[in-house]
Amino acid sequence: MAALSFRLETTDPHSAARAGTITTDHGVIQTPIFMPVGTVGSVKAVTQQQLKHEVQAQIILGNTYHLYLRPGTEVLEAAGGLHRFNGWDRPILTDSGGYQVFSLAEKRKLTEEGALFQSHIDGSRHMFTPENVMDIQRSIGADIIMAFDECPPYPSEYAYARKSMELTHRWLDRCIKRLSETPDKYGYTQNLFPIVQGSTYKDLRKASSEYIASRNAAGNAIGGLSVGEPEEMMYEFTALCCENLPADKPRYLMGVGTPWNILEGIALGVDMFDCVMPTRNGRNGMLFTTQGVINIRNKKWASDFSAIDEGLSNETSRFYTKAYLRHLFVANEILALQIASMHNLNFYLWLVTEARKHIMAGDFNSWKNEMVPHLKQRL
Ligand code: PRF
Repeated sequence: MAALSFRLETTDPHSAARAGTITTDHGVIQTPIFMPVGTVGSVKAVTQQQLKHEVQAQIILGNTYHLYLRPGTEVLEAAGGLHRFNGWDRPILTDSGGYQVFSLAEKRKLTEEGALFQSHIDGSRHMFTPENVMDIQRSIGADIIMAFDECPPYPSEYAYARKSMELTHRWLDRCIKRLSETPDKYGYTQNLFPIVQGSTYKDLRKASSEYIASRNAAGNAIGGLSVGEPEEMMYEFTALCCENLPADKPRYLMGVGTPWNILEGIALGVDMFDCVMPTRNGRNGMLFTTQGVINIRNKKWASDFSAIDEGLSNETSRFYTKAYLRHLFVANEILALQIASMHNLNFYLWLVTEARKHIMAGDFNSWKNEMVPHLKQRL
C-alpha cells in the first residue's frame, strides 16, 4: 500500500484556487473537498449509506478525543479499525484530540509532556501526549492522522502565542518520531498532517508555516483560525499560511466554515475543509441553500410547498418541501434532524464540486465573487 499522494490538476489564473486529486489506500478524493464531521464515528443523523450514495462524501472525520473515551481503542482494534466498525470504506481523517480537550474536557492542564484532562462523560482522568495520540489514531485506523497541537484562544498575547507555537512544533517532532517507530496498523498507509499555529501574528504564522513545510509531510493543515477572530483576519492569515506552505501538497483549513468562508478559502489555495456547521446548524433549523440561508422554523415557510432546494440534484433536497420540513421541526420530529442534516451536507458537497468545476473551467474567481453575496442572503 502507498503513501497518500496529491496531483495538482488545474490552478485558477485569477486566484490561488486549485483543483487536484488526493489518492489514499481507501480511494481517491477530488479537491477542493468538504469533509463531513463524524465525531464519534457517526455523522450525526445521517447513515453511512446516505453519506456515500446521496451526499457523495469522499472522506469523513472522526475525533480522537471522543473515540478514545468511547468505545475506546480496545473495541476499535477488535473490530479491525473504524472503517470496519462503522462500515465507511472511504478515507477517514481523525483530529488529534488537543483541540477537543480544550473545548470539551473538564479540568485540563497543559505541560511539556502533553495534556492532562478529565473526561466530559464520566470525569475520569486521562493524559494525551504526542506519542499516545499517534498510537490512538493508528488504532482508530485513520488514513490521515493529525499531529498533536495546541490551538491558542483568540485573542492571545504575543508571548503566549509564540510559546504555544514552539510547543506545537516540538510536539510535531515527537509525533513524527513515534509514527516512524510504529507500523501501519491495518495494512494501509496512515499519513501524518502537521498543523500550522501562531495565532494572529504574521511573523509567527510565517515561521510556523515554514517549519511545518520543512517536515515534508504528505499534506499540511492550518489550525488556530476561525476561533473568534474577524472574518477578514481569518482570510488574511489563511493566505499567509498558504503562501508559505508547499504548492504540491494538499492544504487543510481546520474547522472552517460557512459556505462563503469555504469559497474564500478555496480562492486562497485551501484544498480541504471540515466543519460541524452543516449538521449542527441543520439540527437547529438553519438551512444553507443555493438561493441563500433559511431558518426553516420561521412561520413564513408554513405553506411553502416548494422543494427544500430545487438547485440541487440530490433526492432529499428535492423530494421534501419547506412546509413539510418546517412542520417536522415544529412538531419536534426526529426526521426533521435527518432531513435538515442531509440537505445541508448535500449543499456543502455540491458547493465544493461546483467550485472544482469552475476551477477546471478557468472562471472560478468571478463565479466565487458572484456566489458569496448570493449564498449569504437571508431568505
Ligand atoms: N487544531 C486541531 N483541530 C482543530 C483546530 C486546531 O487549531 C481548529 C481551529 N479552527 C479546529 N479543529 N487539532
